[in-house]
Amino acid sequence: MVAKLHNKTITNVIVIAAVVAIISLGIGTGLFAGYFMANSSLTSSQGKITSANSGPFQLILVVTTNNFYNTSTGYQPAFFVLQNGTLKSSANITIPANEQIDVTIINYDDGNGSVGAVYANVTGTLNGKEAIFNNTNVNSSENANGILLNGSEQVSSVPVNNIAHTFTVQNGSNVVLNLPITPSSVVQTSFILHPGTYTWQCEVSCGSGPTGWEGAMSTPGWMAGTLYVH
Ligand SMILES: [Cu+2]
Repeated sequence: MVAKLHNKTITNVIVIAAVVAIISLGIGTGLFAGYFMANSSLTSSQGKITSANSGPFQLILVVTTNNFYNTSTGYQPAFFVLQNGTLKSSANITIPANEQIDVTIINYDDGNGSVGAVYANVTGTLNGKEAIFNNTNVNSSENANGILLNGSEQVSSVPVNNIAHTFTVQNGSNVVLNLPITPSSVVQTSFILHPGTYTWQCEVSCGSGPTGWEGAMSTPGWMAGTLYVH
């Protein structure tokens, strides 16, 4: 009985050792993977964007409305960059040049605004279109097993009176990318840009003042900014 107990103890020790080894390996692998994930999108000292992941660079933008601007203006809408789970300023956005950028714009703004008709067109994307998800406030319905999502719609333009904001990139006075963003929607598409320093601007007069072009519309990190492509 003693020998048997002893064997059982040894077996338990072996099992515990194996579990510890597996957990250590798991943590090690996790840290290793975490290291690469943390470094999958970073700017080196040369300012060159490097990517350890294969596949297109992911640019995720989020538009929210209730951002406190100042006491006289009150609240204004703003673009943010969602990076590694954190919302960051959109004042300076950096993306790699000459490679596919997959852009996703998550728009929480449920209202439309005034914009020139030309900005109702999708321009500068790889397929000349953008996918709009949840292009009505819900675009989903109940089914027997829960929610039924109706997917996205590929469009090359949207009705000019159904635009909340645009993500419009210019090289000098040339528009190289224009993405109209419908209210309460997610817009997704892909594009490639040559190296350069571009400006980005929302073209919907969603800011403050008599023309709607003050406040957010004229402030970097709100409805305008710089796009570094290199
Ligand atoms: Cu806007």
